[in-house]
Amino acid sequence: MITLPAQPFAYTFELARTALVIIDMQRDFVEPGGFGASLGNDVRPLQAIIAPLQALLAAWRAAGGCVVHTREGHVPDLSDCPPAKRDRGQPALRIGDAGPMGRLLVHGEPGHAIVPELAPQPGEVVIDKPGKGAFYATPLQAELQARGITHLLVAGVTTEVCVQTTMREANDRGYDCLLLEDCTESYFLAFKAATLAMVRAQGAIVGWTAPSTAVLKALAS
Ligand code: C5J
Repeated sequence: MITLPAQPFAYTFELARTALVIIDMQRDFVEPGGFGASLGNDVRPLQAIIAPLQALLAAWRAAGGCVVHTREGHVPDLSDCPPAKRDRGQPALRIGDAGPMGRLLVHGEPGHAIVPELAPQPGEVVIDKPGKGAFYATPLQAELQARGITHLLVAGVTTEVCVQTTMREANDRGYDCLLLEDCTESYFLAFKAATLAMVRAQGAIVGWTAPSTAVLKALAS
């Protein structure tokens, strides 16, 4: 068992029963010209988590930990994209429209790919999800159950949308989740701070938070 300092109290997990879940580190969210930018966001703050996440991923892989990557996106005919999702707001480009990195949030397009620094390795789980939560309309729960996973270390973007939605879905399914503070980011600083606070409030009502250095230290000792 590994115990590390976390908020609101120490987090304990067994390596063999824990997955590192990396949410939507796709070019469409972190690079200019993608879906995130089409909504009017400055994507640069999201790029800052690539380096710490890369270091954590390397240590987690070296320790033999299970890795799950998710990608938000839709099939080319958009039959899995509810019109309400596509029509929401007045973005410069909508889901499925052609941008500089191909059609926004469409499977197989350059923008749909995970950034090269965090690219999945053979044997790692890759979940394509049409929604914000990684459990909705995906095989994620079956993949976790098949591996005996009970605990999730959660990272990725954006903190208050796909990351938080996934943590809430996981929490309701009985997983103990730790959100990695420096390995998640939002286009809105205040939303990230609020999400970290609400996750760990009320005695870890959704889960725990800790910096990735706490995991790195624990793995090294
Ligand atoms: C959003 C996500 N923000 N991955 N997706 O639309 O958080």
